[in-house]
Amino acid sequence: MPGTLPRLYAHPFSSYSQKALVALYENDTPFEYRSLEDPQANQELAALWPMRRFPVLVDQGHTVIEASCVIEYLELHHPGPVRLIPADPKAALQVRMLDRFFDNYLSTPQQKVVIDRLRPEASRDAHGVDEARRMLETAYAWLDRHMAGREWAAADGFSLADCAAAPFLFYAHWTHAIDPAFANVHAYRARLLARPSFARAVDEGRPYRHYFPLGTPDRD
Ligand SMILES: N[C@@H](CCC(=O)N[C@@H](CS)C(=O)NCC(=O)O)C(=O)O
Repeated sequence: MPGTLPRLYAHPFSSYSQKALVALYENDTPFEYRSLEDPQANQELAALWPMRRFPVLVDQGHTVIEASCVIEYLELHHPGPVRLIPADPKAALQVRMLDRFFDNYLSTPQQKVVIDRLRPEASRDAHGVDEARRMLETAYAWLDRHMAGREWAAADGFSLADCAAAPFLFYAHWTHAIDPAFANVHAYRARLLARPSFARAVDEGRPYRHYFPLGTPDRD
């Protein structure tokens, strides 16, 4: 509908929600925040998307699922001064590839460890959790080499890939501590935490830290 704001179904403590929020905050994009702390927003989400995974963006008759696609959609329909996907298709491919890295090899194993802890003890999957922790180690090692001499994940400046990296590295370190030897990863995580868009998302998530089932570390 003309004149209505894009509506984001999200939760302030959720990593994928923060990924989309960073993109919105980078460009000061006006939107309506349907926080999933509100049961009514949860009902609306269930009607929009039976998987009930979030974030979900609703805008001008479109329902957009998947945080990466939400950011792609915002770039197309609500562009701002910060381009999160480079106009050059070859540079854009690099950004998208790194975005996949952060989703698949950082967030997926990080979620596995956390979700396993929420299960009843008898139903936990120790082998799967070991595999997830090994994947996180491999991802940290690869990222440490990748980030050598870089400021942001891809060459052209802050991008979609960094929107993903920010919350995923944030929670990955809480879940499976990043070895201090991976200095490039630590420095990158600190740069992301200092970025105002992500610092804002972290602050908005602060009241919900008790939701984290592995215990909240006294930092960040
Ligand atoms: N592939 C989805 C993943 C989204 C996702 O896993 N979101 C979590 C919150 S961080 C969620 O919806 N959790 C609720 C659930 O699993 O039911 C994306 O890229 O947006």
